[in-house]
Amino acid sequence: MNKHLHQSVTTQLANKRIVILGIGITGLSCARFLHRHQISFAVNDSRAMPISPGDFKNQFANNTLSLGQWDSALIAQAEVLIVSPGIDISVPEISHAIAKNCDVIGDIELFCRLSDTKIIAVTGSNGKSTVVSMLNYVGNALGYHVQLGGNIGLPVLDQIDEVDADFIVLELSSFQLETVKSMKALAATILNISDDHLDRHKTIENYAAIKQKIYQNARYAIFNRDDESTKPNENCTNTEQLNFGCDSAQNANFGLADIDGVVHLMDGETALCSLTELPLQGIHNAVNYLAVLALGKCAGWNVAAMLASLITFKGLAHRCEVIETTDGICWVNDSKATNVGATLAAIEGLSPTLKNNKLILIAGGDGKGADFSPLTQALTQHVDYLITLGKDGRAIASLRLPNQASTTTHVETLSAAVSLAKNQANAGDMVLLSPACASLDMFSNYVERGVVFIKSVLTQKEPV
Ligand code: UMA
Ligand code: ADP
Repeated sequence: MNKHLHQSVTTQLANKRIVILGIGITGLSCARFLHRHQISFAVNDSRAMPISPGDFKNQFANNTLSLGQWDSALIAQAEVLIVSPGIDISVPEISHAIAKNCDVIGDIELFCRLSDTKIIAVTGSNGKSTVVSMLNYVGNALGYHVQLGGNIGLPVLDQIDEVDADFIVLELSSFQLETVKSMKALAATILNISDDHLDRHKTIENYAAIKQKIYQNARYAIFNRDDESTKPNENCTNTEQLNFGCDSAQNANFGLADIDGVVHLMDGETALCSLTELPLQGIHNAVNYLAVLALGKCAGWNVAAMLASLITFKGLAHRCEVIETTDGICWVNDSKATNVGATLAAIEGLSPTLKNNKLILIAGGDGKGADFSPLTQALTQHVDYLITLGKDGRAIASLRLPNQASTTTHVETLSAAVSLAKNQANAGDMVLLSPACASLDMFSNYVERGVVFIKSVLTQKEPV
């Protein structure tokens, strides 16, 4: 039993007409939570068969399920709409409900109303999963009971009843933040902002404004001083601010400094350790370490103890992950690079390690409406051979210079991309899969794309 759980909120919910929209990972966790607390609800999913009606009935007995389209009448009667993050709240049925003052929330907002567990909240276009996983790792290593939840794939309501955590580390997407109203994080950060999800949020300004919601009512707002759009805006009041960045740090902030030719993590004026002592490579990961230290420090965690633990943290799969092969080529699986910012970080972080060897990049997929032009310089200066694929691959290829046409090829499959890369690469070269795009035009998700890449690398013995 969780002593932080507010029973008054469950009692209030029991008297409301509740509709859950979407029955994926989030919707199912909401349904399970309400069912555990004997609170009735209805579910509506606009897709034809996200769950079998038999399965639903077995799990949720008398609650109703409506599939195949938005059920306008059901939604119009709702007093509380719990919307899954993947559903755009600007669809007419939901915007009508908002206009009629229906309480339109997501699972994160419900969690915030139900629990007063201390929240460490992380958003940003890139690095969220890496940063929250590190926080979870170091927090538990320090002896705290730390839970992990949110966009990383662990819906918060699945954990709320059983666990009495000291802290919950939340990975929050812009989709989730859109329906957050009352979160009061102990420490919150926006790691960075680059084009992502513009097919839904339309403009980068709108996307950035949604991300700002993470700072509202936070005790500490921690921003990236190298990225202006992560700075708390005028709506963020009564909040202490701290920052991190790639230059040397002032006051109690975090930064990087060159000491005798070696780059060190800095806590103000104090050198913490050199980057060479830390396992995750690339300047983007140095910044991730700084963010973790800043967030942890605001939570009251000991900085030296955090560092000692970070040294043993292995990176996550599909993020600049080196595949072990015997061919002398460095194959890197960065399938999780689903936007321009992540691919830029990979090229800029990894190309300096190559010296005179070649960088062959495999990119492309569903660009989600992003502007690829920030990649131009990296693609023309650091990439020796570009292989593109997928829906928006040709748009990425078009950024190359005319004289690079013979080192730019569009292919139809990832396996063909690997074959071609194998043909082009010599020992010492690097082949980097860093698509700058979502995978959904060709794969079920980035994990499947990464797994197909690894399999192709390991099974294609001979160039074709
Ligand atoms: N659905 C509709 N109509 C729609 C769209 C969706 O009915 O127009 C239904 C689908 O049929 C399905 C359900 O909604 O039954 C899916 O809901 P969802 O898309 O919100 O996905 P979940 O399974 O609930 O997973 C969500 C996050 N997905 C998205 O935000 C798209 C997961 O993040 C997250 O791990 C999970 O909640 C737990 O918090 C995934 C993701 O891709 C990994 N996130 C984006 C990203 O990281 O870039 C934001
Ligand atoms: P998210 O959860 O925000 O998608 P991940 O930690 O899963 O972040 O990393 C996603 C991609 O972004 C990977 O390709 C990774 O190498 C890259 N990445 C990680 N941290 C950063 C950062 N601070 N800046 C830019 N790219 C990053």
